[in-house]
Amino acid sequence: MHFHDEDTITALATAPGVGAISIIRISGSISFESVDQIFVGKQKIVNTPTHTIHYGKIVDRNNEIVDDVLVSVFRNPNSYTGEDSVEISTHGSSYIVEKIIAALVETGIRLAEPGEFSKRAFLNGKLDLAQAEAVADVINSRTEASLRGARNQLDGLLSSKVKSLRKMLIEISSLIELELDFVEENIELIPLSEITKKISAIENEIESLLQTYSFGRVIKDGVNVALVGKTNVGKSSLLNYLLKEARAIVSHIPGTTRDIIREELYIDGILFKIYDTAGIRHTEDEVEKEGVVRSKDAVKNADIILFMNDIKEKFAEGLYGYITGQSGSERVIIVANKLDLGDEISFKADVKISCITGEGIENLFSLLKKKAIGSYSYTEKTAIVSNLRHYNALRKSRQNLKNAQYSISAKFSNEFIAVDLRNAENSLGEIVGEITSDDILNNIFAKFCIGK
Ligand SMILES: Nc1nc2c(ncn2[C@@H]2O[C@H](COP(=O)(O)OP(=O)(O)OP(=O)(O)O)[C@@H](O)[C@H]2O)c(=O)[nH]1
Ligand SMILES: [Mg+2]
Repeated sequence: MHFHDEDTITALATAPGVGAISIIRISGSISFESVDQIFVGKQKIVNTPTHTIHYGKIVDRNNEIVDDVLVSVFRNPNSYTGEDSVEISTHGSSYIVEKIIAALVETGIRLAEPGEFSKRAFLNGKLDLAQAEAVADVINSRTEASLRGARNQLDGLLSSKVKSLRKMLIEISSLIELELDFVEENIELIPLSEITKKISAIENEIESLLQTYSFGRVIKDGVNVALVGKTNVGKSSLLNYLLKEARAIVSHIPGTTRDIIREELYIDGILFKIYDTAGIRHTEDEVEKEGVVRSKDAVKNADIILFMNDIKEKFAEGLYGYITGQSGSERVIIVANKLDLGDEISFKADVKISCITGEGIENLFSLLKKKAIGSYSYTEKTAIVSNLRHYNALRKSRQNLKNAQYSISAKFSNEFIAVDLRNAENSLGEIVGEITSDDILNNIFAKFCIGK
């Protein structure tokens, strides 16, 4: 393989710091020669077959032993990057790692840039762009759901869907372009109504992909949930109940919470970021005033608002108006708290709970889940969009298809339709990296960490 004649690079691939072992990665045409200059084992690494592991010692310039190590050998094209690669497993000391990397650099190779191993894997055709991005997501995943979503993308579900849509588009545009050759003779090879139908089918597929984004984003990044309400309704009590610890101060004195308290909670593998806020009321207290300002910010930034009310009290109509004015009623769950004091209620609540007995909390969980992911059911086979870049590219593509449909209905010449279709194709191509620029690539890989 080796399409790209590049430098040989090295970096620590495991997390920096102390650990049982650390792994140093080396990739590029002189990987084996470079390692042989500092490695003493039974045989030279250049002579070893691919996918073998070798015990030996790393020695420094003065022939002092730095560490005993295991060296794994991967010959191109059967490595992560597609190039000749080596992984050196050392004892997990950052001092040892630093010494070995310095020794490697002295042999004439250089330090890798962030994401450079994955970038090479992409450039050598080992992964497409969406898959390379999924590597980052797999590494960053913290929940079952986010891991499954990232795996789904790494396994190429999104890529193969996008590639097949792109192929269909290319077929349509070649028909249109073919027809351009016959314009003089005024022959219509396929009726435009056929073309319209085919484009609509692709538009629908793109639409369904776009609809997975809110779900994809939730499983990847989690959901922001703000606990909002008047003072003393039990917002902090709910936070504490959910966390099973006395995280926030709770008291019968109104205006207890002033700062925002942020904590994380997993419900069925989905990450909920919970924000306990200051109760919203009119106040002359400077500190509390600032707390109220922050609560209002939290309302703006939340994906879901748990609007808390005391079941014994009047519904906070004015505050509800404010919240829905900011964010609509879609994102709000009306909670009636203190159910243990009696279930008579003067307002309409989505759920009744008690932070003392825990009654109703399960119902609250199902409402939260429903608001977060809707009725979306997750199957291993569905392609999911979880990356903003992909989402935007799909939207661009959809817009270009709309333009094409317009060109057809307005009876524009086929040249116009062809241009719209070409643009739609290119937007899809950007997702998997079939169409790309250095800028896009550098931008994507620069966000990776070193060694990836
Ligand atoms: N009986 C009963 N009391 C509750 C319940 N939840 C909270 N409380 C009480 O209500 C009072 C206020 O609770 P907090 O959790 O501090 O209320 P808050 O909404 O955070 O109040 P601020 O931070 O002042 O805005 C405390 O005395 C709690 O013990 C509940 O479910 N049942
Ligand atoms: Mg509070």
